[in-house]
Amino acid sequence: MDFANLLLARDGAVAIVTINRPGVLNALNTQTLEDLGRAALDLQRDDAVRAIVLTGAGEKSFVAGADIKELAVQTPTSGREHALTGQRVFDTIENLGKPVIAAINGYALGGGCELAMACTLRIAADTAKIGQPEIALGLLPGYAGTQRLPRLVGKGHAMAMILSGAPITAAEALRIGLVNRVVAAADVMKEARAWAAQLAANAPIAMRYIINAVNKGIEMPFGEACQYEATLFGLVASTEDMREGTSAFLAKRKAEFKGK
Ligand code: CO8
Repeated sequence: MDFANLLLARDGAVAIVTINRPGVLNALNTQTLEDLGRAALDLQRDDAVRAIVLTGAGEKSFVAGADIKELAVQTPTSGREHALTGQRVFDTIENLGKPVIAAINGYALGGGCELAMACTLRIAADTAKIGQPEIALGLLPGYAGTQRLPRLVGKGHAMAMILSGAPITAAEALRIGLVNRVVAAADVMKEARAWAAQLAANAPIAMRYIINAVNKGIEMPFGEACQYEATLFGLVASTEDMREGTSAFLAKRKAEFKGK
């Protein structure tokens, strides 16, 4: 797998994807979005990969947004297509069926905040700055930020962030539920990898169904979502991993899940 603007590494069942445009703080241009979309599909298909860490190259930035050079020359039709393409790529990441941990090692602004929100979980360096500054450019979030942010942190916090454009600290992001964990900047990758390795040991099919039940169920009426959950629960009962997990518990040994 070769990518112009991504680095890909493997550590056992964990894949580490690094957005690699440090000269522009890892801004997302068309090529990078294309790379991300292709990498996401490759990692989804690869059964040996059970969890993914997504981060940005360098010490300063996760992703500082969409590439403003490209935005500056967009037309109404190209802007719409660009937004739709980004939304599709982020949707693929959100629904990959494997946990994707955003390791927010610095700025996560605009499209960077939107990308982090499309990930399953978020761990931030204590130095990170996170926000939706599009309003300062006369824009609005276009990679589903107006939709994912209120779902994650509630409408009030989302409105405050998107309307002001002011970034918030990692501590504030933790307080409002925008990130799951905050650690010292020097430890962010170590902690993200350890977290991913822990998740990678869990039963893959159950993880896939959990991600699906949460992502799809949250958009459904409660009663229908519970029916959906029950169906997935029934399906997971047919797996070898369910038999392995329950019998390992009863035999007081560690379960070995095979994704079958
Ligand atoms: N796009 C392109 N280049 C960027 C971006 C960006 N988003 N962010 C930084 N850069 C470049 C800078 O231009 C600079 O380049 P150069 O060295 O050639 O001058 C280099 O990266 C380093 O940046 P700075 O010198 O500005 O670094 P500072 O440490 O002084 O500042 C900041 C860091 C505060 C992060 C600052 O760079 C900044 O404010 N960046 C822009 C942040 C921003 O506004 N992001 C939102 C962009 S809009 C967006 O994401 C919309 C998403 C939805 C799109 C929907 C499709 C249409």
